[in-house]
Amino acid sequence: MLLNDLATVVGFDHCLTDPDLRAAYELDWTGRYRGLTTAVLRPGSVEELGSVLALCHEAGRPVVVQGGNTGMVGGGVPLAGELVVSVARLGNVQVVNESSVRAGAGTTLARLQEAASSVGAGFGVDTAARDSATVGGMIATNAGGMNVVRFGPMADQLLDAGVVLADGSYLPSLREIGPDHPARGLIGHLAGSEGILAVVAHADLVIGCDPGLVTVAMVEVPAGRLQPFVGAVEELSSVYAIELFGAREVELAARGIGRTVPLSADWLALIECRADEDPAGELGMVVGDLPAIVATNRTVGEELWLFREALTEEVSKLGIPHKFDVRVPHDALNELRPAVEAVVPEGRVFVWGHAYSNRHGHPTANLHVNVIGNVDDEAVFDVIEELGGSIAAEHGIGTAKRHRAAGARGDLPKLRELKARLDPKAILNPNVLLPP
Ligand code: 2HG
Repeated sequence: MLLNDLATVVGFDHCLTDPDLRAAYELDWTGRYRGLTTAVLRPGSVEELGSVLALCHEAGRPVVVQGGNTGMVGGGVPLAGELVVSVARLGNVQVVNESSVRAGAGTTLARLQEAASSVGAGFGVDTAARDSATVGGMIATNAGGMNVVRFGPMADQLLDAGVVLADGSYLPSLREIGPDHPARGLIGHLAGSEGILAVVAHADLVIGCDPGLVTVAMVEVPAGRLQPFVGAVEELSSVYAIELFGAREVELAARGIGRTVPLSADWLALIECRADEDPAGELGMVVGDLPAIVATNRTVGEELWLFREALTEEVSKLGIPHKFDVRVPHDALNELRPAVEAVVPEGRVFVWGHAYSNRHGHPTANLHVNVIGNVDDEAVFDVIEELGGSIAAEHGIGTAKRHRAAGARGDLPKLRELKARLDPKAILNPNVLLPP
């Protein structure tokens, strides 16, 4: 009965019940999390999304909301038999003006970037998954991406959002609701709320003009010089990206993309600077005597980026990785790899990620620790916490880490309060983020 009503709303072609058609929505990108659902619903408009949720709410039927299915913490797949609501068809993007766009939740990052570039602008969050990752999912996890040092995460790009609440009601603007509305305060907690509070239908996002002159450099950084080096790069007014990885990662990428290893050291830093006046000079001052490849043109710069962007794909070719998306303070950077290796004697450890200062101004790094092989995840989580870090950064808590969410998120009481107010029947992503 419910399924029939849902299919009538979205159209029978967009209510997928055939196991072969559902399969891609039931398995996450990493291949680690496989769920099972009765149906995948693909609403084609905000109204349809509202009607789908209203019916599920009425029936008390839990749903998992899915965008591009690029999540890595089991947050977007139906691990407890939920219905899947895919927002992939809500992919309209409209340039409002030179400083903002309105993007449907299902808009891919690549499509958003294309729209921004049509007015000579760029978008502040970029990831290698740009062809699949969607605006709704990026807001849900508060993705940071490779330019986080410059622009901050998704929360910093979010001007406003239109959402559908659990009961199906549509709020076209979270900025324009009154102080007595149950969704008051939601806008401040939407980014990073992993779809448990409301379903993003569309978002107004900041875009902006990037300066024209670009320098990209890959630099060999000995462990003993890493902290001051990264600190000095962060100080540059032109800095756009500081990506860190090591000899093992660059070898993996080089093999995958068919290139020779360009540089090799404890740490390699891939840095991008942009300015109206050539930033090569100020970057050169910081690089000093460290061995480096400095791109003198766009093609060389893109070549250098290939080594970084290939890592997720290449590591997955070695097996299904255990993924630890963590945040550690700068002074723990050098300890991280050996400390993880010590607790995964049978695992191969790969580390890469973004250096930046967090919102309190503390120098930090969001590192993606990928381990292939036999791993006790809890032991790795313990190591991260002992180093003063957090076990979750830009990928979210999902189901994978919800039992340890209290150690990673200070805002759980607020999220619980909002959840109780906005989704009293707990139908929206009931098995992610909040500890059981
Ligand atoms: C990245 O920054 C992505 O490369 C993916 O967040 C990280 O594959 C990963 O673990």
